[in-house]
Amino acid sequence: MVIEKKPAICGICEGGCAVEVTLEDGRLTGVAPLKDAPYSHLCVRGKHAPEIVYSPHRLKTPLIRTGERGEGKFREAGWDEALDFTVQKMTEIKEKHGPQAIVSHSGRGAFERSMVEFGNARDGVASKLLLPFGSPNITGVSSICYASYGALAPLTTFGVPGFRLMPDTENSDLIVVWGTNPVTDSPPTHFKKIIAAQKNKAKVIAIDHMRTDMARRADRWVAVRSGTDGALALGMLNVVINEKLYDREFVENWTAGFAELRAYVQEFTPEKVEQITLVPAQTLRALAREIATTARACLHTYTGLEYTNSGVQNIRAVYILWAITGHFDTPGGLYINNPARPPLQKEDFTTSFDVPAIGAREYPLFYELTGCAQYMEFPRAVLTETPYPVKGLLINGSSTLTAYPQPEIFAEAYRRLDFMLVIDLVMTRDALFADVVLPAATYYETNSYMRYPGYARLRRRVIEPVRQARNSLMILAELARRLGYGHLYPQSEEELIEKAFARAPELLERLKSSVDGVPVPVPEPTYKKYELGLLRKDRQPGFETPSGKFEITSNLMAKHGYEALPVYIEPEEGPLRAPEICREFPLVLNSGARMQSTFRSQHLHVPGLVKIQDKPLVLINPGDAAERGIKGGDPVIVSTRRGQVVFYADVTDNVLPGQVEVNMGGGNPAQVEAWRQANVNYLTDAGNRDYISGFPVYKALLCQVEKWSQS
Ligand SMILES: Nc1nc2c(c(=O)[nH]1)N[C@H]1C(S)=C(S)[C@@H](COP(=O)(O)OP(=O)(O)OC[C@H]3O[C@@H](n4cnc5c(=O)[nH]c(N)nc54)[C@H](O)[C@@H]3O)O[C@H]1N2
Ligand SMILES: Nc1nc2c(c(=O)[nH]1)N[C@H]1C(S)=C(S)[C@@H](COP(=O)(O)OP(=O)(O)OC[C@H]3O[C@@H](n4cnc5c(=O)[nH]c(N)nc54)[C@H](O)[C@@H]3O)O[C@H]1N2
Ligand code: SF4
Ligand SMILES: [Mo]
Repeated sequence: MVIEKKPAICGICEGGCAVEVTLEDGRLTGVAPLKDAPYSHLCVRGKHAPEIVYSPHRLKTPLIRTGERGEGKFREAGWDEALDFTVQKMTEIKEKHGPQAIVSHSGRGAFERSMVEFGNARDGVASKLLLPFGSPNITGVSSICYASYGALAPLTTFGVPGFRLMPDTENSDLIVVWGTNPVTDSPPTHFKKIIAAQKNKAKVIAIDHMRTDMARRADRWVAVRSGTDGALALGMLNVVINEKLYDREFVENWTAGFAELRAYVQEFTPEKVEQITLVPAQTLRALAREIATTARACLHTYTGLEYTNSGVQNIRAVYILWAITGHFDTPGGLYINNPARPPLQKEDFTTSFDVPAIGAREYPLFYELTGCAQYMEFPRAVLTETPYPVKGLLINGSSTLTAYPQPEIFAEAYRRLDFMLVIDLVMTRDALFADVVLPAATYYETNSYMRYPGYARLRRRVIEPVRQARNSLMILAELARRLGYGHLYPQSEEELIEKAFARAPELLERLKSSVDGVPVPVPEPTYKKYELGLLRKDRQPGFETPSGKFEITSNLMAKHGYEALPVYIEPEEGPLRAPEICREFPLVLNSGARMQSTFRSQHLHVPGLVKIQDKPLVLINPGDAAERGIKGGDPVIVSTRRGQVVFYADVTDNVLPGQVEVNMGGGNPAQVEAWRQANVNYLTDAGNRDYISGFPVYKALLCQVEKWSQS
């Protein structure tokens, strides 16, 4: 047997960790962290790579449907036949109903660097394949993830997208982790920095509805009722403004709408906010004073605040708190990174369409700022032909029927389609509805590259593609070629790498001769860029907003008919607004806090990973469990007004009394039984949304938990 060990880039998620792989006769058998290399890390999923890569559940060949949609009957097909058939069906739909009748959806399996930079458009989150085809309907998980935090809230307030916001953790004295758990990041770069800063005397505060790993390690856990962070932020703004603890110079010179905010926050007294959020008034006051009086305070936040009725506005309130307390683009604060130069001409084709995308009318700000269709509107578009008929769907790297609320509504739409394509590693429930299913390769089977802050590296294929799998980007490139615009994609992995570094040929030469990658220079940080004219296109001081100011009252919000102030809305299905629902469903339901052993719906068919947590859990407080006669490990029924699903009780004071946290990811056919049966999104609500982003309220609903007896 030939045993070989070599450096590689982990091929399990887009995190790009530096690893050392072991190959036995060319077969991947082991993965270890690559010692002393930048971005060296190995999470538990990465460790189980051989099992993931060689899983018997990997799709073996292209498939063409023979049974009813959803039934799962397919025949094996060759690549040519499957691709020809796809192009033929797409062309037929275009001729009959127009190009807009096809929609594409990309998910968390489509975020590898080369896919983001060459396969996707719209800030890398949606496949560009349909744009030259003539359809505006490209979208993806930005319909339910990131866009509120990363586009809508920041762009309407200070004109910079979320991916440029960098908590300057290393230089911070107070690190507030609010609605994110950096422990589950891929890789956990922020987490490592936070722990290092904490050792260096920085204080860490976690604001979370759950005592997460991060909250446990923090100096303080501020437990909040989920969905109410907007009220918490406004309560802190009340303290900061009334006690005159804000940064006067910044407020006077650089903000718009401060007087309106001052008036609005008066109703959010700490005592009233305690009733809403469950955060004691004294804790709130102390926290507000601490943020305002600490010279260097940074903020980590992400999806935890997105999924409530006023998610976008709540996040705006948090950003405003950070800015007016003097922590915006400052050392140790919330720093704005300089934009990376795109590797390739982005708009290399026209993108004007006869009709707007689906969801554009319902969520105009979302459409304006993301350029994507809002996929929450997809079922209605198909089922009622509103605003026009939709007949085709292309899914790349996504498991929509486990990800979106009330999956049966989406499944019903899928049954009505004339054509559906799924590109994935395994048979998902979505794929059961598809006409054509194409087997994708993992990143261990492809050549690509990684860009990290200050560092770049080539991804060199570690093993040959398993069975007939192909690089997902090359599948899209081939479809584009057959549709007549192959020149818009690199047509081989070699061409891809040449194109990726076309603006830096000398860097590419160095990358080619290096095993572990090479450093790339990072610009010196420049603080308070708004003073220096570095944030606006016209190079004038100020912000890239209509007023040129940091807009506490947002012109873009007002333009689309929304409140200009960050107005808080109590969760529609919450104990304060829906006491009648609360009688039957008395517990606040939160879902989807990330777990280490799975990535959303992925890997729940991999024995070594399932062993770590073999059952989908509902975390419930000991008092609530005792009241219901529930013990740890008991199967329980979690019910909402939408449905009932069996989970297993984890009785723990890591959640507050009256609140539960339910695991997501279950509901795909390849998964082990307990997970397959437990799709949390049967409990969530497709109609209950943030009115601005269209995001579903995954994290602030009402439920009941009862002991389940199988008899
Ligand atoms: N291992 C692993 N890593 C992942 C993923 C995965 O599934 N597994 N998913 C990936 C994806 S798709 C994404 S978008 C990112 C997300 O990255 P994060 O946003 O960091 O996701 P979580 O780790 O769930 O952290 C969200 C935190 O918000 C808390 N929270 C929930 N509701 C509220 C609330 O109302 N208020 C407050 N203050 N806190 C709340 C949750 O308890 C949780 O601790 O992670 C990515 N990384
Ligand atoms: N209740 C509830 N629901 C949620 C959330 C929540 O917090 N609560 N979180 C939401 C969030 S933040 C998100 S982002 C969505 C995520 O929704 P999805 O992106 O749909 O989630 P995944 O389950 O990760 O699906 C990714 C799919 O890509 C496949 N895949 C992996 N690698 C590749 C590849 O190289 N090529 C191809 N073609 N496929 C590949 C995987 O097998 C998997 O089927 O879910 C959302 N759903
Ligand atoms: S975070 Fe992603 S890239 Fe890093 S080791 Fe884990 S699976 Fe691999
Ligand atoms: Mo996400």
